[in-house]
Amino acid sequence: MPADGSSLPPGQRRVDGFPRFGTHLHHPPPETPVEPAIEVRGAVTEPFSVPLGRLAALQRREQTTDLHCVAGWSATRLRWEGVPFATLYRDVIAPALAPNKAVTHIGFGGLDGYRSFVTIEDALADDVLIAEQLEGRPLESDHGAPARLVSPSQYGFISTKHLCLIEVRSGPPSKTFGRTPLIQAHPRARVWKEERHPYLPAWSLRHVYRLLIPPFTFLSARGSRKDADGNA
Ligand SMILES: Nc1nc2c(c(=O)[nH]1)N[C@H]1C(S)=C(S)[C@@H](COP(=O)(O)O)O[C@H]1N2
Ligand SMILES: [Mo]
Repeated sequence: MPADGSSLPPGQRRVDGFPRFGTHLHHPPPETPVEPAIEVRGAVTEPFSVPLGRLAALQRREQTTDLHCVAGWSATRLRWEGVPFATLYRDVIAPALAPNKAVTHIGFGGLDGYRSFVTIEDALADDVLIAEQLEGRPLESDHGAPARLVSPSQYGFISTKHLCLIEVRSGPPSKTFGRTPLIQAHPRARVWKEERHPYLPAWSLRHVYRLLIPPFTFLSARGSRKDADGNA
């Protein structure tokens, strides 16, 4: 579906601007390392590290898409720039894959300890980007510096910020994101199918999740680096 502002996935409401939001709550974003890199581990012959600078040499893309949080808000028309995950996979990860192991899932880890998991099919979808730029500028710390995943067809919790780890998996994650029965990650999390939860129907959650938006937005803004850095 085009990010032309004409329609939103079921149960979503447009917000003005782009709030900082996440399970990090009031914690400030992690410091960007002096030499940022993404570690690749799992079903590879040997773990290795991809310096972020290397992304500049790969085939890059700009894409304008919406971000839909599972709680029910959508930030629209965000202009990202980076490297398609499929390109990174093809050029950098695939040559290092361990023989005789089928890749089924990819895990994405952030510098703040955050994790998300997707099937390999969803990871290789056309619109999945590793972005270091937003609106023509380097990513701000609030939105995932130095690089983040952007998977616009899936709920925002898939799009791990502060990306520092890619885990190539030959099986599903043992434990999915979310600690309470009410908030659990759907394994596909596709926004147009309203896959908000692994087994509870979406309509039953819309209202409950929406109640979480104000406190999460408030707390996330409190942890924001914008004020401290003066770079808003
Ligand atoms: N590292 C990290 N990535 C994260 C989160 C987080 O708490 N930590 N929250 C996720 C959720 S639930 C959403 S909706 C989006 C929000 O992205 P934003 O803060 O840039 O708006 O980031 C996702 N990625
Ligand atoms: Mo979210």
